[in-house]
Amino acid sequence: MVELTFFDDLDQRNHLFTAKMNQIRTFGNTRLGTRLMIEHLMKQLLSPKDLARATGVSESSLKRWADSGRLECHRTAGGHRRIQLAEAVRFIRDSSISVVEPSLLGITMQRHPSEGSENSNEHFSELVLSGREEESIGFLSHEYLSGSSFASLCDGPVRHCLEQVGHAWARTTGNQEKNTRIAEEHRAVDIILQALQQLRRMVQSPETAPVAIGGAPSGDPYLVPSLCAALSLLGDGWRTANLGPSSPFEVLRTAAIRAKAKLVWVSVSVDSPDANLRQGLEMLSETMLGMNGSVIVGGRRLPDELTRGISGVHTATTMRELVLFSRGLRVPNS
Ligand code: B12
Repeated sequence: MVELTFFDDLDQRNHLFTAKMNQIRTFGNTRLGTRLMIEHLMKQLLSPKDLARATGVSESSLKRWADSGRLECHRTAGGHRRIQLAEAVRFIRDSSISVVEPSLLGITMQRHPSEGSENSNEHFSELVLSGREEESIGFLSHEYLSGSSFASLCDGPVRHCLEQVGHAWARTTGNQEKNTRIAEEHRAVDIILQALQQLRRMVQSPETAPVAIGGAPSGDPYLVPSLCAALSLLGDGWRTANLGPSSPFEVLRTAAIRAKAKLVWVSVSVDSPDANLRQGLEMLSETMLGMNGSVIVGGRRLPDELTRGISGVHTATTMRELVLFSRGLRVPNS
């Protein structure tokens, strides 16, 4: 029986890569599904030539940087250099290099026409609300590759766009208009989830990174806030497992124990009885304190004062605050 693991580490990926290559050799590349699979896997490991074409930097410079350790690289059985997508992304961000051919990295990118964070929030909302899926996904990737953090993208364009959707929904009266707004809301959430998942693929934390786990409590259907928390922590060097919406406290607790988590986040977006929330948080905090870890809770519908007096439970209101708090806890996993 295959055991469920929370994390997909480099060894597993390389093992998967070899297994898939063997599978593909066996079947040949006549099947579309298999071809797509190999394309996907190939994009996770880049040759210096791919990265050179994607960034416009010369292949010889990249090889030199790879050999000096500035760009981390693995060797194939035949001795060829291969760079992980996450490492290529780190290198691009740290060196402030532009991406000229994003498709070679297997991602889409979209520049925004004018500078300034307000403009960029508005621009992203326009893209999402007009259903320009690829451009919306590409926009967040461009912002990330140009140096923005995941947390600032979640607190900025993502939150702003969904607030606009919520305001438009709240202003409607007629049934037909309401249905249009609901469709707009579902579509916007779908586009944003795709964009966040593309960002997620670009980063990989080392195996020694501390672990954070989280989700939204039972009955809370909101997908985006908990994914934002996972992404923000991942972008700041944590290994994360997002259990997503409607995750009972007991489930979060079990997962945290199993993964030896140092941090559990809980995102609250719907009203639920204070007593239930309090009881759940108390149980989580007791477990986490026993493992030298912490619980952090936030979200639109977190009642003020709810966490007062529960030791080991902290509150914050934004993804940037979550990241700042988490930095104080970061001790590598033993
Ligand atoms: C998308 C959406 C939905 C979708 C969710 C789809 C899905 N599966 O995810 C669906 C269709 C389910 C939905 C349903 C409803 N919704 Co709704 N929804 C929204 C919407 C547009 C976006 C929510 C979102 O994802 N925001 C994006 C996140 C990133 O932003 P955020 O939640 O503010 O999170 C930020 C901070 O709070 C913080 N944070 C969040 N979590 C955490 C965790 C930690 C640890 C920390 C530190 C920080 C933190 O950081 C985030 C980034 O800055 C909001 C509008 C809005 N203003 O948000 C309305 C909104 C929340 N919905 C609303 C309503 C009324 C409803 C319904 C009652 C509608 C209905 N009649 O059926 C139902 C109720 C569902 C339920 N079971 O309770 C109202 C709530 C009004 C209120 N009382 O507060 C809103 C505000 C719309 C409005 N303007 O009226 N909704």
